[in-house]
Amino acid sequence: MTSSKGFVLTIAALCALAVPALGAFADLPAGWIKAGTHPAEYDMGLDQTIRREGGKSSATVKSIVPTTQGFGTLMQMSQVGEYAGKRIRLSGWVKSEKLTDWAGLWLRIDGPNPLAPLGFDNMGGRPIKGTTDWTRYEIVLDVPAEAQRLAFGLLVSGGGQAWMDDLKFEVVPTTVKTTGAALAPPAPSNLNFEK
Ligand SMILES: [Ca+2]
Repeated sequence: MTSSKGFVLTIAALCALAVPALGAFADLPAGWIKAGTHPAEYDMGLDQTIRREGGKSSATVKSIVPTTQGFGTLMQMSQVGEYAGKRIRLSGWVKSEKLTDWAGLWLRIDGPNPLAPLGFDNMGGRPIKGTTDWTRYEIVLDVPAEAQRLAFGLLVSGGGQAWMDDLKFEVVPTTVKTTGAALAPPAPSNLNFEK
């Protein structure tokens, strides 16, 4: 029994060693998942070589194919918890290298209907382009009382690589302007197209 268990462990150890040798990031950050329209076309994981001061690693999303028609994202979903009924700010630091399209932090507020999110901003209106040093970005959205989950992460559309680090959620006063659209306005509006 002991020797066969030892054999299995050795094989597992060799497999683990083989991953970095292929140039892949070995580990996804704990609590984070790969997603997007083309997640297989991106390598994602912890990066110990590029990180912000005071930490040991950042998380990265890197295109690994010559061209991609979609995007990959490293994301997380959480309960709404203390943020229900509040205006919140997601801030975080992003660095990019040779983006051929764009990258952005994103935040989505999910309600009872999975097809009808209650709020969304992916920085599509203020995209991160090309090569940039560590820069702090913000997303501010209202979390309605009926919200059930927060989904958020870093997306890379097209080629190139981006890193994120030191994300933070805070409750902010309603004097802070929201950055995204409220996806379900309180009532039909502008039906005569005069504005
Ligand atoms: Ca870090």
